[in-house]
Formats: sequence, structure tokens, C-alpha cells
Amino acid sequence: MSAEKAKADRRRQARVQGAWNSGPARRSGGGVKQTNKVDGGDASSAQQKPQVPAANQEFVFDGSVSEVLAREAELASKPVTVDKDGDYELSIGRNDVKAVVQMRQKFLSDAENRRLLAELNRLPWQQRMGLDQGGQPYQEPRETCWFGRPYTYSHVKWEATDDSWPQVLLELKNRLADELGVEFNSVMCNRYRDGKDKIGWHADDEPSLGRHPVIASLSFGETRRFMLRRRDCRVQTLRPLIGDPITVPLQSGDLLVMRGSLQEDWLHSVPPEYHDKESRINLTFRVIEHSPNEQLCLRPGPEDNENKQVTLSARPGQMQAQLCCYRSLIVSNSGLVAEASAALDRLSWRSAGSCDVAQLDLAASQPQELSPLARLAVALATLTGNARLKVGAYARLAAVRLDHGSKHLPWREANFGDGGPCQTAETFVAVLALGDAKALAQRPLEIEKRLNSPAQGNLKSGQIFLRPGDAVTLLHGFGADWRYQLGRAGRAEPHEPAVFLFLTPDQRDIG
Ligand SMILES: O=C(O)CCC(=O)C(=O)O
Repeated sequence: MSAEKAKADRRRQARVQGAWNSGPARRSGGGVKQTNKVDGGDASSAQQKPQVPAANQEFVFDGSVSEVLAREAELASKPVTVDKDGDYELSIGRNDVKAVVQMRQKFLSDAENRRLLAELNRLPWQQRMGLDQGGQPYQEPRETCWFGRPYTYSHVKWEATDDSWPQVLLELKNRLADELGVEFNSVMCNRYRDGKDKIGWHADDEPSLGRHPVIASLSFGETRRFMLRRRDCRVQTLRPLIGDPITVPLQSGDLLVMRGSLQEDWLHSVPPEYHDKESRINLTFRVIEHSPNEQLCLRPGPEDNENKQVTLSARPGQMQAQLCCYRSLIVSNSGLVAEASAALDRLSWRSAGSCDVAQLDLAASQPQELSPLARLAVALATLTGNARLKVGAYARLAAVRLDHGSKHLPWREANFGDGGPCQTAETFVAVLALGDAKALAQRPLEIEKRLNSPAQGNLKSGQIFLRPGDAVTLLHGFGADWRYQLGRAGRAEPHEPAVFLFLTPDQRDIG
């Protein structure tokens, strides 16, 4: 193969299937014992905790594009029935996170089930009104109730009931904590009165659940078909490992656990039945991370090198607004951070009113010839897994310096970037902190949901405190619904400058 062709192939592979080489998969102590390999997929990592990539991971390409496309064509429209115990890997999505369902039949014995069903029928069931995506009111075709932290979906709002869980739900919540090691704090209860009651295609992807939630579903009473299908708009970023659609007949006492990128990349439903059916109750236990109007505050603890991903808000059918805080860059790049800090004085700073700015040209050089600042940006791009930014030719690097108490970068929008897989504007802005640690501690990156934003989610604003070498990426739908500023929060007058490097995939100026 010619060098040119090999290069072109690699570029196409980057679009189709870049992946994080994360070393051997780790197992957590989940309760599902048997593992089902699906079409050769490596099921041993099914219980791996999905994570923000760690500092020492490398972006690699595996297999050829034609193999991937052929495999996708082979799997398309091949219905699958999941009716055995096991871990099922459905697909590999962004950052190599897998969508996984774990099936545990008869998790509850028949005798237990009969007792629990009688108690569950006494919950305060109600048929509620929701709003469809066109804003039209509709009566939900089932009965529901909610226990736990406040929660909203399709404009149905549930208040907090933290202190008043019925005994039967507490018992099941504790049972699941023992089995799965997850402390659920909320539960959605659905009662399907007969075969006509149903729940339409949806995903439990509200931002308050976090990006890759673990959701445990318990079923009681009549058997109903739980269906899964891949989201259409994810075709460019998703590698399927199993056919589609998937039918899971859920019987009384069954436990189904949804994990990883399942809510991000798949939809689920319980369709109506054409034959008579008795009533069925389903409980989905969840962890709600934020309360309404909560302010996000990310402050590093001592020796904190943990990377953290936060979902800020979501609009139906569009990419979520997300933020990633990287505190691990320093681990393998401490020398580079020191070199880059020393290089700050050599930049050609100019005043841009409220702050000083400097632009760096990444397009001109190959990575090995880049200055320490640009090499640090490349290390950050590699850590964040953005294949386009790894190639210096596409990226823009700018620096903002705040060297006085009154200096600041005023509120800005972050709608850089181009169309993503759903034809929505996909944001990618990386902000890397350098300079004086004390000055940085007084200058958090502040974010705020835009006024009148229709996006759903409990978070309204946030502050992210960065140390030299820490970084934040503003991702996906951020530009549509959020804005950010620097340097307004701190009142003190630092003498040493706080410096922020901005890395974006297009040619727009920061200053
Ligand atoms: O009834 C079921 O099995 C599914 C319930 C569900 O999809 C939900 O609560 O989001």
C-alpha cells in the first residue's frame, strides 16, 4: 500500500472508529454471573466502569474501515431476542464506552414476588399529563409514581420525596445496593394496567442522571416485551456489536441493568400487546446527581488527579451540553507544564481591552517542532480524544492573560466547531490553565445556562477551579445553551498572572 493511501485510510478510520487503548478491562463486583459473548464481542469488559480517558491512554485505530462497514451492514436489521441470563454488549460509542444490558432472570423468587406485588399495588398510582415533543399535552398511557430526588422528563415534574420512601421500595433499593454496589436515590414506578398500556421510544438521558447512568429495572406481574433500538442519528459514531431491534421478554422477578452508553446511543420502549394482558409493575432505580437550579462547583481536592465528566443540559433529540474537567494531564506532563509556563513571557501579548491575548499558529509546524505551549495543547488534545485536534493543522491555540484584579474575559458563547452526527453544531473548546496557582484559585472558569434556553436539566450555573496544568473541555451542545467567562469571580488582586490556553478546532479568534 502506498504511503499516501495508508495515510488516507488512517484519516477515514479516524472518522469511523477511533478508540481509546485503555489496557486490560477491569471488573467491578456486579451481580450478573454468566457472560454472553455476542457475535465475538469481548464481553469481559461489560462491567467496566465507563470513564473519562486516563492520562496515559493513547488514541489507536483498530481494524480497517471496510471491515467495520461490512460488519455494520451484516448486523443491521437483524432482530435479536435476549432471553437468557448474562451481560450483553450492544455497541461501542464515543470514547470507546460500551452500551451494556445485564439480564438476571428470577432475581426475586416467586414467593417474594407475590408479596411485593401486593404491596406495590398500594403505591399512590396516578395517570399523569405530559407534553409531547410538539408541546401538545397527552395523558400518559400507564400509571406512575416517583420516589427520591426531584426529577423532570417530558415536562412531567416530580417533587422530592427523600424522607418518605414506602418500606417495600426501601427493601428493594437495599437489595439492589447489595447486589450491584450502587446506592440508588430515586425510583420511577410504572404500572401497565393491561396490554394497551405502554411506554413509547425514549431514553433515560436527562442530564440529572449523568452521562452514563446505571439504571436497574425490576419487573412484577405480567410478562411484557422490553424493546431496544439504536438511535438513528448515532450511525456515524456507533459500532454495533449485536443486531437491532432487541426484544427482552421481562418476566415477574427479572432484573435488567442498563449501563454505559446505553441511554446515549439506544432507545427503549414497552409496546402495546395485541392479546389480553394482566397488569404489570416496573420499577427503574436511578441515581439523580443534581437538584433543580443547582450550581456545579468543581474544586480539586489535595492530590486530586481525577478526570470528571458532567452533563449540563439536554434538548430532546440533540447532543447534550457537556463539560469535562481534566486534572490528570500533569501526571505524565509535569515537565512540559513547567516548560510551557516558562514560555508564556515569550508570547507576543496584545491588549484586548479587559484582558491580554496572544495567538499561536499551530498550522505552521509539525508537532515535534512545536513550542512547549503547543506541545502541551497537543497532549491535551490527545487526552481528550479529539482526533481532529491531534493534527495541529486543524486547531487554533490562543492564550488569555489576566494579570490584575480587574482583568477578565467577559461572558462568551462557545459555538465553535462544525456539524456533528445529528447535524447540530458540536462544540469543542478546551481551556488549559497555566501561570500562578494562587491567581488561578481566585479565577475559576464560570459557566451559566443562557437565559431562555429551552434545554432541560437542573444545573443553571457553575464554577470550575483549575490548578496549573488542569483543563476543561466544553463539549457537544454547550455552545447552544451555555456561556462562559473568566476572572469575574475573584475579588483579590493577584500580582502574578493567571493564563488560560484556548484550543479550538477552527480558525476563530478568542481575543
Ligand atoms: O416498563 C419497563 O420495563 C420500562 C420502563 C421505562 O422505560 C422507564 O421507566 O423509563
